[in-house]
Amino acid sequence: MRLNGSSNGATRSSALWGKPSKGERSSAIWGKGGRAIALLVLSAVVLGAPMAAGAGRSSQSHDLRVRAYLSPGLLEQAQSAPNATFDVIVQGSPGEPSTAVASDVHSARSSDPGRGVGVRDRFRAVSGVAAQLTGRQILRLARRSDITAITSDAPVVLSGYASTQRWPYAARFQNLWDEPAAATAPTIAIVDSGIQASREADFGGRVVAQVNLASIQPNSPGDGRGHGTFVAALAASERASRAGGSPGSKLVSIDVMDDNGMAMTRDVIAAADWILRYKDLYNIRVANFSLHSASPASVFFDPLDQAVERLWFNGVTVVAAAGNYAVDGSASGVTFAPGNDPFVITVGAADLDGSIGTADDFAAPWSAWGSTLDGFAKPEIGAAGRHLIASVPPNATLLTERPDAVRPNTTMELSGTSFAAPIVAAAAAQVLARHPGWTPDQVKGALMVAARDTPSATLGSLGVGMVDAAAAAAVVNPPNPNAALNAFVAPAGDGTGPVFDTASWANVAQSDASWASASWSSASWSSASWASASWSSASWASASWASASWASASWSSASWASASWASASWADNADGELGISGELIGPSELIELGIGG
Ligand SMILES: [Ca+2]
Ligand SMILES: [Ca+2]
Repeated sequence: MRLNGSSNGATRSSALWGKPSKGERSSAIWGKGGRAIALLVLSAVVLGAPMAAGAGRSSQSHDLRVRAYLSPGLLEQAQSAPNATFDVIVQGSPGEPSTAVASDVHSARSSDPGRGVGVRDRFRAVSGVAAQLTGRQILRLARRSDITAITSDAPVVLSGYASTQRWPYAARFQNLWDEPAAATAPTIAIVDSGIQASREADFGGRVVAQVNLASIQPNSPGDGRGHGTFVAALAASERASRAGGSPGSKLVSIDVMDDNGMAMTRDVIAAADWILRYKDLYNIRVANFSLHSASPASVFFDPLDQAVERLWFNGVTVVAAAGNYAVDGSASGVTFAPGNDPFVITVGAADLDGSIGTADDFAAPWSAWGSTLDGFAKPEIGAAGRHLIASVPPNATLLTERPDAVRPNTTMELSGTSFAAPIVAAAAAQVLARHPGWTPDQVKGALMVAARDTPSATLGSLGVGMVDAAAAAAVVNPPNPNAALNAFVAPAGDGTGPVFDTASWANVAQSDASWASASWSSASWSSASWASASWSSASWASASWASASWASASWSSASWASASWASASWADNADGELGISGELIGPSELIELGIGG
């Protein structure tokens, strides 16, 4: 991965300048709203300093007392504008603690007071600090023998597979992107509002099939809504500086949603049928459903659950959004298909809280979680779901409906479990790229056992924790989270393959509340960073199951068969979510990750 210098405007205050508290997205130093100056990502000049050293000599000839390497032009700028402020990275000798470099900066500021905030961040991976200094302070520092380089902390454009956003690094896609295996990732089916396949910069020629199953009008060709393109871009965009999780995956667009965000249950079931029929032709191994039905459902009766189970048993890993209907972080239950299905992977939306690490991550307050009506704990896993930026078509109705969320170059900044789901779908594709023979159960096991702990999140709100694509891809022998369920998967009477025998399961579950523990008996779970014991005891709750799923009279078939899904039932717009111009990766984070080094 290379870093190229460029100016790429950013308008967001960053965690570089202070750790924001939960729910408070402004910088502790800049105050609410921040300054309209931000450091997007680290200047290439810093990381390329040894190679570029020759280029610096000519400028240093203007001032022989300068001992440190300076970015080309920085010496002249500092000399001509000694009172102006510059955003720079100051590096000390290798092995010197960053605190010593910080002391040098403080000393220079004491000797030559001026504007600028001084040290913004001390690095751990390298000896150095990010700082805002005056030209005069820079010249003073440059004469010190223990300062090796002062370089511009300018925004850059990342080339190759990379992102200016934080979420791919939080989910640890960066080391997978460029591996040869990533190019063999399977096709992901996006069951949504369509995909703007002509968006070459995002999708190249990788949208290999587009099918329109929407029975509601108006439904423009491609993606009249914008939701599906956004989801697909998060899963598999190859766009410079905005890569999706699995840019090597091909995409199949199954359009079930009209331009106003409406869909019919029957169309979504038809989408599952289509995938089942054509999965081998297009190598579809992952299907993403960033949507849910509008009627609460039990796996006993819901046809959409049965449809996604059929996919699962036939080798297609199904990923579903949990939904956006929790209130203030309280358990909402996960009561709608397909996210309520115990076999599939249901995804909650996390707030990254301004950092790549998961120690501060918490569930977005609207991210649905809790028990299904059948007693299963959902979601299984979390992924970033707030302030994500991705492409939408220029004619998307979302653009006109959500003007506050519009960003440059026909992109939007959106929040929702809809957008956490494709991150996990991409991680599943990356796992399958390295283990093409794995079943959906194995993929789910790898993703769950490798998830990172979220000690700041309410227990269960993000399942076992945050998705870690690299760790999941490295799992060798995944435990099976569906082991207990699989005892009730049997061949269908019509010879069409396995089905979940809900009646047999219910008989056992009714008499033995510990039936689910078989899923968690594998010793492999003990290698997880999260507490497998607590998930084991919570993964199935007989109490909620007993009270709800047996009232079969309430599962009137009429409640689902003809229901249309209002846009509110699509997890596309976490209400009241204010834009902050994205959750962008910061220079110090890239240094910590060793990117470009
Ligand atoms: Ca559509
Ligand atoms: Ca974080």
